[in-house]
Amino acid sequence: MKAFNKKIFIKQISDNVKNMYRKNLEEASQEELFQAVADAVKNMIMDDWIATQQVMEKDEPKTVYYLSMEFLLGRALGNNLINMTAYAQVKEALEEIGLDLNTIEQQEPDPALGNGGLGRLAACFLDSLASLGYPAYGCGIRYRYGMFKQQIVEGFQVEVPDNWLKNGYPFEMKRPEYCYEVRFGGHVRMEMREDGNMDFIHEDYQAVNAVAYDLPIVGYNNHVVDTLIIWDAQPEVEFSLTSFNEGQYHKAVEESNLARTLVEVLYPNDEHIQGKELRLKQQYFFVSASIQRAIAKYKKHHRSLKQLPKKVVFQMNDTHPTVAVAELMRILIDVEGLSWDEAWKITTQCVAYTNHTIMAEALEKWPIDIFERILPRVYQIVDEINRRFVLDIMDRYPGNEDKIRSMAILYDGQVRMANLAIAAGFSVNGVARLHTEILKNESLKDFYEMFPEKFNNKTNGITQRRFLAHGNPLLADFVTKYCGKGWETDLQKTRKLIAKADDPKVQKEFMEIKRENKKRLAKYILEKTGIEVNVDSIFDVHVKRLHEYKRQLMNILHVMYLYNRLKDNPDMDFVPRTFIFGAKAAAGYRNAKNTIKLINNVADVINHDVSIGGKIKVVFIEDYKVSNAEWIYAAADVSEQISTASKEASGTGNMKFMLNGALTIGTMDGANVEMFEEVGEENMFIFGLSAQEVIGFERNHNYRPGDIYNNDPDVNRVLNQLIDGTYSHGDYELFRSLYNYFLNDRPDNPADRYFILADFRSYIQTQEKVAAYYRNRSAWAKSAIMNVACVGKFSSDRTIQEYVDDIWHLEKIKVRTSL
Ligand code: 26V
Repeated sequence: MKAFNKKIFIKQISDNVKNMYRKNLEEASQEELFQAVADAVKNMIMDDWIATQQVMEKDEPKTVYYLSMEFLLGRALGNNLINMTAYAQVKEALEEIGLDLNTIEQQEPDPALGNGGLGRLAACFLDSLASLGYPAYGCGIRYRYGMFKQQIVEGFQVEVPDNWLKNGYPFEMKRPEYCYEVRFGGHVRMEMREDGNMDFIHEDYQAVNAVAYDLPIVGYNNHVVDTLIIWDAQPEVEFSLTSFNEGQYHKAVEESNLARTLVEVLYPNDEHIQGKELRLKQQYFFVSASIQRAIAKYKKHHRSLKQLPKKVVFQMNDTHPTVAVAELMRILIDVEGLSWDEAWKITTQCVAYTNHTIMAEALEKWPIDIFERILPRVYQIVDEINRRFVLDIMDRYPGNEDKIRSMAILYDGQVRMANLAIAAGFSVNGVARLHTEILKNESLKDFYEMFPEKFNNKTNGITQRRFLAHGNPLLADFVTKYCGKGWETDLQKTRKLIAKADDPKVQKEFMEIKRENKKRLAKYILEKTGIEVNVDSIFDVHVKRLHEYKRQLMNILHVMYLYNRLKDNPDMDFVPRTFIFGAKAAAGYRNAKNTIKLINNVADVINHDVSIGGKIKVVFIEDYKVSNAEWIYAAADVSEQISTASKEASGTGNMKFMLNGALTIGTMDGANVEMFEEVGEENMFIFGLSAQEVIGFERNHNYRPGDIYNNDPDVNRVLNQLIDGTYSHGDYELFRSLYNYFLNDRPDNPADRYFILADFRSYIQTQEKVAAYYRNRSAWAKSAIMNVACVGKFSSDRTIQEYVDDIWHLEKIKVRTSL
């Protein structure tokens, strides 16, 4: 960015308002002002963006293509200003013309092109790649409708479409010159060439064009601007009513329908997406376009494809883009004319795979008939990869059918995408140490035995630019005051706080900041829900996607238990607590939606019971998303990270709370294990079964939740309250399915499969410790400060540097601006 010139900036905003809306500043709405400001900011980014792309063009550094179906970006305006280190100046300039940057920021829709953790991780990674100065492209899909907006109506979740492009998105740039054809369906005809080799000719297919939209990813204070490419689909032939014969007409209609539906909507994380044809089409669509783009760029400098692995690496974010393996093979063989062996050698040096879950339901499998029908040529290639891979397995394990059953790519009528990714990828990584160990020793054991050298761990991280500098400016200033500048690019710098954590003055200062942030959230809660909360109560926060393994149900049962205790002993000594929830449930996920309803009904009963004097409040924040998350983390005292041990691959919300000085109550799961290691047992509350214990129960089928229900009166009472009308205006059926979850034992769906009752007693006891600890203001403040001090490891800058060192092997680029 050129040196910020306030006068020019202000002039540009009024010019923008004039040219875009034929209005002057006083007449413009906040939304129009947002567009005008965003455009001016885009203008400030532009020189660096051009300069970065020129350096990449000239020096041709090795580049990572981060292939991801999801990028959960959150708002861009504020974050771009932070990374340009222009936030304060722009805020001040706007104040001069009577505008409030905060209000303007609130106008921006969250581009919610992701479900949760996986998509947000991809967004943090791009921020870190640019901030560390690495050449990178994010590659994704320009969904018309991202994550739905959540409304709570009478306690139930209602999904509302999120038309985020409605007013135009100011930071995107259409790049019509990057347009690639992607083909679906049809047949493959084989033809003998003169040299005796086969040609594979794809016929009768439907084609759509993938058109690139670029979004700038601004690095922190380094002039580097990387690019996120989101692909839009357009029909190849513009549809015209007159100029077709009958056959062409139908093809044109079909192709324009395909183009329209292809990028229409982001699929949710739930079991019902298995086998959805359109999802496979989406995957192939953006993967094919991205690989074509990468190869076209490479070919500007090279004649032979042999050096491709020196210039390009594709990181596959989960199994969703793993069709990339076969698509790269197809292009190398069919388009570039390489032999199978040459193509395989290149492909296997270019693709790497990240696994984000051990949940069996989430591992993608495609019925072979669907896969073959939609991608006939790609399927042939998968088939050949599989044939050769099975030979390798038989070679290594003669006569061992079990190994083939577990590792073959094609099995039981299905294409197993994880197996394809592992067979072809040169790197397979998990996202936290425990997760990677479980992959190696349990779920991907056979692969690990066959390819130990491929497996590695990359513990997740988060960007401190968004989740501290932008989301919590008060704490950011506090950190700068005691640690100096520089934590924005080196989060280890917060360690200096360790020496201050005992200082009563510093503690007081920290607690005042926390209180201010609690006030900001309390105001938001009041506006959105009408519920008044006590900012001196413990803010105990559980925000993340709603899933049974994340155990929001355990949390609300504990609230019900506490309420029972208060009702039984109205005079008991009780530290006031506000339980805050935020979570979206996949639209078709019944138990998840019922849990939302339960939380809201419990909230309704408890919040209206004057007899408990407001000692407990329960709040469900509607439409939890990146933008309100920033405020929620900042205001949290307690962070709930209570997944069933072994199930949460890493978690990243856990790290955001830690960064904002909340104390975690959690299980030894995912990255919690490593947080515990960093922050120490005095500063974190751990409870519950270990991953090994959970895995043991699962293996031996010897967990009996019914016994706990029968023998523990507190458990018995809260579970019965699900079916006695306490929280359902006398309706015994409303929460019966949640009750049944605990007690109905079926072979395919065992009772309490997420071990809530097993952990319930230790959860209660640990929550008692939390309450007692909160009474000791000084101890609490010290622990909170220690969390900020010890969070350094969990910067996504550290994670990205590890990907670079161990997997991608990139060099930093240097960008000098024209000024
Ligand atoms: C997918 C599905 C689909 C079927 C039913 C249930 C279910 C549950 C979870 C998922 C998640 C798919 C992948 C994912 O989002 N994983 C998340 O990735 C984060 C970034 O690595 C990580 O922090 C979270 O622990 C992990 O759940």
